[in-house]
Amino acid sequence: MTSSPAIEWPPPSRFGQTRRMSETQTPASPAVTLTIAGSEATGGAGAQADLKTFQELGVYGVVALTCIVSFDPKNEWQHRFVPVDQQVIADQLEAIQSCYPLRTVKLGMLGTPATIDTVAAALQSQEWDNVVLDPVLICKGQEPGAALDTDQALKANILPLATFVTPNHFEAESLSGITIESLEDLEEAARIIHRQSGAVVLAKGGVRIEGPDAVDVYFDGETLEVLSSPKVGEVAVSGAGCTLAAAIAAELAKGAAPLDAARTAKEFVTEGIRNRVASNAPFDAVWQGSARS
Ligand code: PXL
Repeated sequence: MTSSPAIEWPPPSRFGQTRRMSETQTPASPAVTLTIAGSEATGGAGAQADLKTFQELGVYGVVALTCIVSFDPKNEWQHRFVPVDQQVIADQLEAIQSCYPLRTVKLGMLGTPATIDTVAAALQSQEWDNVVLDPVLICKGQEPGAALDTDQALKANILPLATFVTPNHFEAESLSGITIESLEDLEEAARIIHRQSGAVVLAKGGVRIEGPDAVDVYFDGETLEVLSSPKVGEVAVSGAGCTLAAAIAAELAKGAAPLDAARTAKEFVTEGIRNRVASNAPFDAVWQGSARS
């Protein structure tokens, strides 16, 4: 009996040598940027928002799906959440990580402690320049209670791997353990989260801090900067957080410094909110394409 030959991976090129990215990439090749995120079927948030953002900002987007969210219009647009099977998540990551020399990953909704373990293992299997964590605990309209076990697992297993983290108001309270009512509170939360994680922090006040401006606090351990733009209405828009973190990841993948990446991302998302896509759900969606025109 003959045994079948071992499969060579990556496959050999036509010229008989193992193909390496450095031989096939041209200087104009876009940086390949991975998002590990959930699908949000209406396209406002999640992997869909990430990929649109990557495309607009000139990086090559790839996605490993962690879950599928379908809002329920018959039940006040509540989230119907289905996690992807753990082996399927691991398989997607294996395919992607074997295919490309990745340096930048954005993490969106992971959704369950089991998924957090699977993703943490994949992250630890290689080195990264940029691990941008949008610590999604709940989505608009969801009950905070459901998120507690995911919150614990995220703090323990993913936050230490992040190089850049973008908590919103709720997530910043949850990660820092303090109540955030003012800009000063948001600054304190950013400092605490940096101390916990070592990551660059962009803590988002969004529409939750009173005043005419949507304020976010950037803190990298040395520089503290308040990024501020006029609020566009008082109602939060679906996908703003995903788009912001994806834009930061895209800019970092292209070589931007963290503060510049945060500034560009804030402008990009503000423009997308200004030109939002109206929907029948209680929240509109960011239009990533609006920065083009
Ligand atoms: O906006 C947060 C978010 C992220 N990812 C997915 C979502 C949501 C909110 O709906 O469904 C998949």
